[in-house]
Amino acid sequence: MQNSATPTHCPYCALQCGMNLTPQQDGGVAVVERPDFPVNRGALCGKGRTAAAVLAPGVRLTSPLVRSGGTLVPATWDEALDRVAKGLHRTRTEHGPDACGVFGGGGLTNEKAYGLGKFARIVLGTSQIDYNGRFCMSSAAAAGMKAFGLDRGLPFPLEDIPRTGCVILVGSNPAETMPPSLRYFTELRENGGTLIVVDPRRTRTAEQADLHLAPRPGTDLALALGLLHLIVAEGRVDEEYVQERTAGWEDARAAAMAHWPEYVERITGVPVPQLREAVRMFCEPEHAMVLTARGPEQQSKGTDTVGAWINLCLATGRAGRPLSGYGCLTGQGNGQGGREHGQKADQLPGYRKLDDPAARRHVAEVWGVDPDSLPGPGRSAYELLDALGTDIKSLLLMGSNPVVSAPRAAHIEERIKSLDFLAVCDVVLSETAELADVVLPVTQWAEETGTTTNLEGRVLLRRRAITPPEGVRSDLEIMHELAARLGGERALEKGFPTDAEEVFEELRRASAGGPADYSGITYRRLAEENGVFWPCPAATGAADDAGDSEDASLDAGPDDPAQDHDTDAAPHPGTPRLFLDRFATPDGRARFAPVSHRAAAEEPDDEYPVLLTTGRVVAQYQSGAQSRRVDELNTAAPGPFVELHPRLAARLGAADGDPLAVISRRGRAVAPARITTAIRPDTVFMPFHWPGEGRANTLTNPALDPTSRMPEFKTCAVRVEPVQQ
Ligand SMILES: Nc1nc2c(c(=O)[nH]1)N[C@H]1C(S)=C(S)[C@@H](COP(=O)(O)OP(=O)(O)OC[C@H]3O[C@@H](n4cnc5c(=O)[nH]c(N)nc54)[C@H](O)[C@@H]3O)O[C@H]1N2
Ligand SMILES: Nc1nc2c(c(=O)[nH]1)N[C@H]1C(S)=C(S)[C@@H](COP(=O)(O)OP(=O)(O)OC[C@H]3O[C@@H](n4cnc5c(=O)[nH]c(N)nc54)[C@H](O)[C@@H]3O)O[C@H]1N2
Ligand code: SF4
Ligand SMILES: [Mo]
Repeated sequence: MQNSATPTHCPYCALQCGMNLTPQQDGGVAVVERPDFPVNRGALCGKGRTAAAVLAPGVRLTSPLVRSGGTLVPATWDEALDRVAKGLHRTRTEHGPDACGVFGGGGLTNEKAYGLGKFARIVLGTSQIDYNGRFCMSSAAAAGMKAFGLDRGLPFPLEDIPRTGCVILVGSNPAETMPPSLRYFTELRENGGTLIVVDPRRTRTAEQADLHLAPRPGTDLALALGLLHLIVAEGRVDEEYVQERTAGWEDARAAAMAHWPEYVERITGVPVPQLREAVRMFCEPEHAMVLTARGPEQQSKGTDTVGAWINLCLATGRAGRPLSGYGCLTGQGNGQGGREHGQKADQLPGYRKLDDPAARRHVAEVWGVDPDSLPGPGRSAYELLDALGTDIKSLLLMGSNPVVSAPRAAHIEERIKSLDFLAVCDVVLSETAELADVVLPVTQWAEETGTTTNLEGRVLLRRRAITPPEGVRSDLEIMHELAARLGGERALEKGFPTDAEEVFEELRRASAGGPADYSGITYRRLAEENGVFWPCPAATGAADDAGDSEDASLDAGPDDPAQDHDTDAAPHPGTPRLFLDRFATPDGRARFAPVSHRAAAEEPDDEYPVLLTTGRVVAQYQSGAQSRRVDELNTAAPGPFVELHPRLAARLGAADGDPLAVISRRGRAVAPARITTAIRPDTVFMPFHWPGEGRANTLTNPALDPTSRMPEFKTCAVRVEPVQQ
């Protein structure tokens, strides 16, 4: 245990707020302010402030559990690991490698995400791996790739926001989902800039806005097209920029011209004068930004929708220029890094493509395997979960709680129950872990070292501050032990080290030359520089050095950062701002998306006349597995609710607090009414943080976006009924 404060980062969301951990008498830690970290300058939300509560024994798991006679009972690590190895081995022998599934999470560190992808492909030999990030920002990632040739959530640091002229925040509620980031928007307005919020609800964020547009859920694509129509009609296109830096304008323009403002008003419910006002506010200043989050992205047309919002930036010359651009506010703690290093179905480390022969050769060489032995792309998250118990017989789950968070969750719960074998690595007994054959309890953020990449693309070092309790092991140790059991010495020769820095050194080499190039980043730099933005290639002449660096780092423990690989060349400074000279496409031009409006997968009808949308509240995190175990957070947000407008409530004869049944084609959920004029009368909202009767995902529609395979969490048709008490 160290005596002084350890600087590190919050275990929860993608803002990755800096915090200091100070050791306490009882062996625990206290979370204290860390004002030197620039992103949050000491500010923390309630989740970050109380994060240490989940470290306590009694709250978290401290022994492996195995199923015996129908119940989970404590077991030794050897027993538990042997059971997992046996379960996976049997499936592989009887049904082939693709019958073993692996499901990861965007909360896992870069090292864990990298290790998990490698484990799936070279130890299990399966193509069937994906992760919960598919449910998160995958539509924005797909649209960013198409438009810019590269996907990094924000192409600029948050510190640029206060200096731009106008920000349109689309389906993003940072007042609840990233409270310390709100100050960037406050400062924007103090500096004379304006904030436009697009959200079917008047959220705490929308309350701060100069203009709030409240479209019907699922209609952001039409809204963006209508705005582009007006931009063209009012002669606000930056023709020179379009000419010099983009491609595909004519098709995008033609599509937008078919979306008349009055037609768009009919689809979205946003009045034409508000559309005009938004265009004026966005176009008048010299610089402007569009930022999206889950609202427009979690739709069965999320990729096209984000593409339409990017079109606004391209038509007005607001991308790849200082203080202007499009960005996606990534969600999970390592939402950015978690999508770069290979736990995604179609991906190899460094944001390489699994079906690209050159990428396969590069990574296979780092891994010491034959490129032809690497499986091809697998299924997306929902499709993978939907296949459990059919052709996928066993699942290894690390860092997700799909029983609560997957769409059409009752069905997914059944699929999980029908598995031959389920192993879950978690810090707590989540609702999914409760169904497992083996539960492996893991170390937590304050107990282990590792890196995350925040929503700005800033790679950060989380440091170990305390000794974990007896009985838990890190995810990296679990992969090491399973590799040894399933692949023997041969697998271990391919490297499944238990030390995070050793894994990072390998990740550097695997990512070298890829789009998300980390090869110039070392733990020592991260410790000294408050994070480094990727891409950060090794300094010229140092690439080989990174390649040879393994030996140097082998004996460097987490408290003994590896020596930098000194060369004569100056280290690459990292890349806080992308695309200023050119976009990452082959010809350097950004691509317009030729998109047109289309309906949601499920529109209201006589039987299901109301729209349901879902999202978050400030005091709970995701499936709630961690935050529902913190008293202070439960007091603030004790349970699910159905937010609805007084007009809809009156029609139902419901008073505030009355239990309401919300019924969709997937199932029925019950939660108390919360009546507010802050929501559209045709829409109800439920947060998704709770299991059981009030589980929002019992209702949601797993209709997938054709490109990103993102499910439509943000809109489905429901019927709402009072429940007789
Ligand atoms: N407190 C808290 N903070 C979190 C998390 C958490 O669970 N709890 N999770 C983290 C993660 S992983 C993520 S991804 C982020 C998510 O961060 P956000 O995207 O900010 O969160 P959401 O509440 O899912 O959705 C944002 C808003 O979209 C609106 N919305 C719903 N439907 C539509 C629509 O059709 N169009 C538009 N324009 N808006 C719509 C909702 O009303 C909501 O206010 O938060 C991160 N931070
Ligand atoms: N209806 C609806 N559903 C949604 C959304 C929505 O807006 N509406 N949002 C979607 C989005 S954006 C997301 S990101 C998903 C998130 O949903 P989930 O994937 O369920 O996310 P978490 O609840 O964070 O689950 C993480 C699990 O991993 C555990 N864990 C934390 N850290 C570690 C670690 O280091 N190692 C291991 N092994 N385990 C760890 C936690 O205790 C927890 O049980 O939900 C999606 N579901
Ligand atoms: S905003 Fe996110 S990173 Fe910051 S303290 Fe809250 S949960 Fe943690
Ligand atoms: Mo997310």
